[in-house]
Amino acid sequence: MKTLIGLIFLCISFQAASSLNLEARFLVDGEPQFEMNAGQQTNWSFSFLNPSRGMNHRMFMKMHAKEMHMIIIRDDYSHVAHVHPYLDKQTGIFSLDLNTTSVPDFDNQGVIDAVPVGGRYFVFTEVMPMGGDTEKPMLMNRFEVISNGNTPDPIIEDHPEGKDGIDLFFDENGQRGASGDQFKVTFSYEQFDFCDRWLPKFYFEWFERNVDGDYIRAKNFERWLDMGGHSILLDTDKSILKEKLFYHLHAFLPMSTDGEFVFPYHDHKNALPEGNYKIWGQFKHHGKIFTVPVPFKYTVPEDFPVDLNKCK
Ligand SMILES: [Cu+2]
Repeated sequence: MKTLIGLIFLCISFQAASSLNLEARFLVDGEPQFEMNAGQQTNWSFSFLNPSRGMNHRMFMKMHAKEMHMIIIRDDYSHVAHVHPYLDKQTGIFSLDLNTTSVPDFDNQGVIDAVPVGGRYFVFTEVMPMGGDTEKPMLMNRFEVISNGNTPDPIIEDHPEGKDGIDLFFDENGQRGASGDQFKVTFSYEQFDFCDRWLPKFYFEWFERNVDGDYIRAKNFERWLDMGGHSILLDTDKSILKEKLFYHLHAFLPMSTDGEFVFPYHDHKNALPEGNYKIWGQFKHHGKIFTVPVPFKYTVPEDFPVDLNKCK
């Protein structure tokens, strides 16, 4: 009898875990719309309705220190904001004011000019509902928002081969600059064979000018959101939101090599296809968040020895 009760319980809890078919809802200033005015303070809210219970899911786990991560990217990739809507545990509603005049908390600096100009914006959200799928605990949603107002022409960027190394320069406030500025960051990637495919690792190497004007490996990075570094990887070839490849990758603080951040690509089921991408690395140095945007081309070597599948 005990076993039978145990079995029934198991079945019920399994079903509860697997039937979390949450419906994401998105409101702009309280309305079910996907439009707003550029640069004007606007509230975005999100909820995840559990249709079988007729109420919002309310319990979410923190991942990287937050219950929700939200990435907003203009469709020409000229602008990114990485912000963290606040969860009201009573209602299960996540909410955040964008385009505010002041920063509500350190981890939401991006709200100030989250949607600065007109155009189409891609929005990606990540949450981890409690009681969800144990294999894929992260629930990712994406939306498109049209921003009305002054709409500059799309910025068209070159995508140099990332393998060769791409240098970017920043001043001490994190503003993009030119050679001779305080910081130099070199982006590159390498590929490693895994079973029958190549998996990339992305590198951001930081250098800081010393008193002699030479760039030497930078030190004194700090953890941000429980990790050494964060990055957003997005393909820039596809224009349809649902087809876009989006990854949120993480790095530890530099260990053996000062200033070197390594972001492994973690999707072992889906190889990263060749194409044009943009990656935004985010780092905390001396109490400031630096965002390093790098458009690059990703190529896959032709010579993978497929018949030597190491995982067979
Ligand atoms: Cu985040």
